[in-house]
Amino acid sequence: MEKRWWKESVVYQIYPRSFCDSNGDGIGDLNGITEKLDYLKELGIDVIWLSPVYQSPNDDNGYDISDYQAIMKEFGTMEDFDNMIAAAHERGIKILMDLVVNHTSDEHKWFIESRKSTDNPYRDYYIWRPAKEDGSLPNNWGSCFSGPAWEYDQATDMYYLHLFSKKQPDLNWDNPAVRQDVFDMMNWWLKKGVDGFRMDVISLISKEPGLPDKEPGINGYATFNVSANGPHVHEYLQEMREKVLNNADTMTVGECSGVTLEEAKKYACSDEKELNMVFQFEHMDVDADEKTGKWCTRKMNLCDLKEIMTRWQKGLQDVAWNSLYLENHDQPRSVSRFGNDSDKYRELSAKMLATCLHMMQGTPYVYQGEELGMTNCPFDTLDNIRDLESINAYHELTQQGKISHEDMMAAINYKGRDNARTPMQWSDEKNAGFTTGTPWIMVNPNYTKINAMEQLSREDSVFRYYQKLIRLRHENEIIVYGTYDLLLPDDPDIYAYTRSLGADKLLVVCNFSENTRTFSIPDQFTNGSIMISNYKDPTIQNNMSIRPYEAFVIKK
Ligand code: TEU
Ligand code: CA
Repeated sequence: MEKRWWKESVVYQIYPRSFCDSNGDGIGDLNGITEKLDYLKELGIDVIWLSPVYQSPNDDNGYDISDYQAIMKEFGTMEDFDNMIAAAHERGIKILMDLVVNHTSDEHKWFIESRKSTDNPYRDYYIWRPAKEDGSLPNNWGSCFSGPAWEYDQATDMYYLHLFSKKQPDLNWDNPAVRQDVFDMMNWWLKKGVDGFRMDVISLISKEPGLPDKEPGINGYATFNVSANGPHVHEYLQEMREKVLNNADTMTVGECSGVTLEEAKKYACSDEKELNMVFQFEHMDVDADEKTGKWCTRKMNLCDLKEIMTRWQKGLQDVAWNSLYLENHDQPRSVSRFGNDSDKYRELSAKMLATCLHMMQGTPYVYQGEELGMTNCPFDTLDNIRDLESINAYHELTQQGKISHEDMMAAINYKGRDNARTPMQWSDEKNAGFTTGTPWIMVNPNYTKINAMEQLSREDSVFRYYQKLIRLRHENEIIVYGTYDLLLPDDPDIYAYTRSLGADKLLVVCNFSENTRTFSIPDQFTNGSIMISNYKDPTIQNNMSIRPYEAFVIKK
């Protein structure tokens, strides 16, 4: 397998709005990030993925961009950006920009022009369609954020497509001028010194010709990702590779809603003609409900998770490259979802989840606060929710009688995206040390117990455990490049697997439950040594008793 720096790196995702506020306006900003680079250096990460910092009216917190070459005023200036990137590079930390080019904001100058008339030079930058003959919408596609994916525009008596909010019109990638403008913009950022891109819903850029109706989902519309992996997506990414990505030593990860293993082999193929890796979503759907989709409080079945992760580990081995994640800004906190966030088990289970993920093959991503074992937040009422996805889904599904108020609030508290977006918990000072002002979203009340300052002062903290996992990956090639093999596929509590590279071997054992279980250590590991563990000094023996949420790694 070819060695690459981006295979050996650990990435840290920053959601700037919620990371650190340097000027007391309640909103995180670029200077706040610069202030915390030493913290990230101490954690040991190699790369930062910066969620969008471009100019935006913030309908979807920066994922609706009105100018790709300007910084969002609330986050600072272009000078602040240049300072931040220079300070990161001084510390050997690379920066990935979030590239959101499936759509723009409706306040982007391209769209302002496009909607003016059918013969405007920017008309074909977006996807316009008239109503069907019977006056109904152009097709039955739905928006990811509720309702139809079409918005009527009076000026030209037509509809435009928006797979996300109506303030996020989809670009028409079949238009070569759109592609060229996007590529020019990307080259401009590369010239500024950014090290690569995380590409927002890049699997959706090529729409199926004819935009046919699809199978409707729970709210009556076809889900936003029905048209994923369209006919020209690989062609467009290969063009991007030639015209942009090969101009520097870049790292790229495509957020690929609706990606299958077979498609991922093309996007992230080792021939490096498209992207380096993709974010797949199968393990994020592991606890979804057949009827209500993500909006439920169901717990996953561990065997399902093992099946999914193993299929991706084995499936991409030698032909492509995996990304590894349990959290991002769109997902609830992993310790509340897949672990146990009670006082008794929160730290143990957060470390267990980290062990399970960080010992796999692929590039690991840590989402801000995950390294502290930050938990979901008790929002309780809709007033505390800021995310348009949760708010819209609440109104749509309760009004349609598809789900009760109580069940929907429970689902939002459990799965809503705002769980990841509460301020980073730096200390036990007011507002968790995030801001001296009024935070734009509530602070999780548990910051007095769970915060970075406390964890930095304690050797057995979740932070210190992450630090060790990252260091081990940097020091042991087997963790990066070793082959993965699953043990005990049908065990409901234990996730165990091996990694092998040449004569070296690792055994990873993780208990996802509160049950104490007996596990028989394969012979070749009984004389091995413990590389890392979340309980103090487990004794390796043939029939080992595995305690609640216990995790350890044995090196042969
Ligand atoms: O997300 C798109 C996506 O496919 C999902 O993660 C989706 O947001 C999620 O399932 C809803 O719960 C990307 C960004 O990560 C997200 O923050 C943006 O809102 C969205 O694109 C639009 O740009
Ligand atoms: Ca600020």
